[in-house]
Amino acid sequence: MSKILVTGANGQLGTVLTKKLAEKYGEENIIASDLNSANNHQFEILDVTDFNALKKIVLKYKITQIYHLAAILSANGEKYPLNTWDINMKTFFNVLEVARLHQVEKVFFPSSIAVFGNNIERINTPQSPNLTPSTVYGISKVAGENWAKYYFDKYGLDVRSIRYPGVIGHQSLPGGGTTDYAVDIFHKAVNNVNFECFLSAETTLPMIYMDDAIRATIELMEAPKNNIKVRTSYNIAGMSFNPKQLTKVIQKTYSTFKVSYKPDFRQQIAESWPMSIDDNNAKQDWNWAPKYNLETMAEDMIHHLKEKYE
Ligand code: AKB
Repeated sequence: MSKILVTGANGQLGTVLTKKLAEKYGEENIIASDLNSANNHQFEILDVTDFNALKKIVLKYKITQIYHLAAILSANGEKYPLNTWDINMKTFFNVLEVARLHQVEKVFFPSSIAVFGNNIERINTPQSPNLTPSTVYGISKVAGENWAKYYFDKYGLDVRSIRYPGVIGHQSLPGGGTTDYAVDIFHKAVNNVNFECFLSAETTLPMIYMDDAIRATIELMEAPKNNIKVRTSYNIAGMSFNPKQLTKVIQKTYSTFKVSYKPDFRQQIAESWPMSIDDNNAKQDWNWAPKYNLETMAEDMIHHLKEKYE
């Protein structure tokens, strides 16, 4: 049986992924970790920049898989560029090295649509264009993807990766990203509070519903090794929309809900990212297919947030 360590387990994705992994593989086989505060699972406080602390936990639990989610996202990364580079790279190197030296079989590395930058086709962005990211976060993800491939080619370490679009979920809040508005807007709508959007009305970005993002992650990690042909990171698509389209869908339930627009520095980041994604490689190699579109995602979000706030 696999023993799985999740880093960044208290984050937006980590919260939901840890729960799903525990349901699937058994609570006793999952170790959640983060910088502080325990969650409901077996938990270790862990700063992944500390190689020895990571090694201690890997040895203590005889870890066989690491889902390395701890990272600083795009918008926060622009506020603290050098710190972001240090943290995002150091943590990943530590994970790769501990995995290589201590018989960890598989590593999951979350990449992002932030790897793309200006000079790409923004509609149906292909798997392998020139990667010239516009953010430190994006640069760290491109570097991470290449290191993942290096460790696979050189040491046979089975590192697998997805380029996540913006992730939308009711279970947890994002922090410090450019796509965060698409979660915040729902919380405001359900609480009858008007919303000020930091992106302009027409800014189209690729997004994915949390359930699809989690399913994609586990499907990729469970796919037969020979099927994994992309050893940097896979494009995956869920849906694409802009704030105006999302507002319209929310207004089907909350007709008086109002959104105003005040683009800030995140607008420029969003404009360097794709509007939609070509995910044919993921479809071919491990049968990726999203289940949620804009309408079904919004319906589910509103349903769950209404329950939460009642
Ligand atoms: C962000 O906005 O920084 C993240 C991402 C797309 O990687 N949600």
